[in-house]
Amino acid sequence: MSRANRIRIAAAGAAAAVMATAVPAAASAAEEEWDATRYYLMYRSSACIESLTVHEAEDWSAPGDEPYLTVDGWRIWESPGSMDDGATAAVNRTVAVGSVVAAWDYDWPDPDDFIGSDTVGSRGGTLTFQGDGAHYSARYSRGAC
Ligand SMILES: [Ca+2]
Ligand SMILES: [Ca+2]
Repeated sequence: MSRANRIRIAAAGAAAAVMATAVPAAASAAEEEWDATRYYLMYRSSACIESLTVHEAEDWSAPGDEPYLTVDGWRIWESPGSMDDGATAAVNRTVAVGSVVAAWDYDWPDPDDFIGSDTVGSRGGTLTFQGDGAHYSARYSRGAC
């Protein structure tokens, strides 16, 4: 079995859809191998933030917080509505492994509250955001969404 095929098989599974749509017809065996390697590394270096749970909202009164997430100052997701204690919302955003994700609560007219930040690891797990009397967590898995 060629190295390219071994890489392909290693990258299969959750990356299958990415491979099927993203790998163009290669002109040579070397290009084919490079494509397979590149897409495998891209898949490996990504993570999918699946959901956000508000364990304790920052805003005391109903209907709770209006959470959003940022990476490097860019807003990558915002909740579809207010979330009170115990609420979970789908996120489904692909981020790079190593990203520092920050969680905020939208407020008006006073400034938004910074809840906390956590770093995305390479194996999947939970991001914890705790601060300002609030506690959120986000589940993430290895590979792009
Ligand atoms: Ca608040
Ligand atoms: Ca709020």
